[in-house]
Amino acid sequence: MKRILVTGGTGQIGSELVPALRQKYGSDNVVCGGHRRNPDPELAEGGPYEVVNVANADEYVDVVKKYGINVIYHLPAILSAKAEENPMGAWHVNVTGLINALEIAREYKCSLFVPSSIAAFGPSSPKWKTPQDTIQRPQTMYGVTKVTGELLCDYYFLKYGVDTRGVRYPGLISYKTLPGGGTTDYAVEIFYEALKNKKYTCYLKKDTRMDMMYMPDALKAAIDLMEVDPSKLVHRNAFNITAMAFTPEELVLEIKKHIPEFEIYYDVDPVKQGIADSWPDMLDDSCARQEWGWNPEYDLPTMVKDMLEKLSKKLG
Ligand code: AKB
Repeated sequence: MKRILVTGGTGQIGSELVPALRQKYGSDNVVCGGHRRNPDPELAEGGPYEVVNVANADEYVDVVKKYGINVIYHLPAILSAKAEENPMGAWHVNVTGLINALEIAREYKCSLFVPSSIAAFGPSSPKWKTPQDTIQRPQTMYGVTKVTGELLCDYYFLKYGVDTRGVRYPGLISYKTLPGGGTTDYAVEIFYEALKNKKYTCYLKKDTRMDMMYMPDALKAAIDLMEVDPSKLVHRNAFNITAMAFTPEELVLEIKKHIPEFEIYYDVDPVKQGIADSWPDMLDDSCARQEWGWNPEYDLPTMVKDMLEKLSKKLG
């Protein structure tokens, strides 16, 4: 029987992954591990909830022992833009926290899901259809921690046989919990502003193409990869996955189909623009498709329609 811990459980991915896992495996079998953000009642009362600072190994181990955990989804991370403001803080959360997870997974024989990101690539990686295995020389601290994480996960599998698995997420779009401090965050903020104020000022240039995904597909990727028979996996960690790639201008055109009066302005943030320019436009996800049947459901039009419907209900 799976006994699951989701660390970073109150974050953008975790706050939706926890309910999805509870529905699939039973509420009592999925522990939500939160830290910085206060959990909403669904997370804190819909099943076990614990405070876990992943950079504190003792706190992490205690929860794993208390619930007899055998599967960990390790999600906490300081995202790209925030990591540039505090590089050592990002290293501490993103790498020290991960090493704690890997050591615990080794000792307590847990399977471990670890997300990487498009940020693991840099300006010298091929930009379009970025291959699964290619040059990785990121120029952001977030990217450096993500490449380090990918290598550590490979190492713990090869050296100790730890069942590590993971994907490289593009920018994630969701209506439930806001991301915090990423470069792709505009693609979430724009929906709130379109519904509330009918206008948005974007911090990226209008033709900045980036790889993106709607949250239901991101959850499906994490759950499916952890379910697949590992003998099918040639790669284990850091699978490229993608669903759509668009520019702010293209996203605006799609939103305008639903809210014609919506207006966009641009006020470029040079730090975020530099980060975005250093990342791929779109990944090649053929290895994930071949090895574990990855296939996203949402494209730009279906994501925009669903996002506006769900968010307008949420905002009332
Ligand atoms: C960010 O913008 O930092 C993240 C990511 C692409 O990993 N959303």
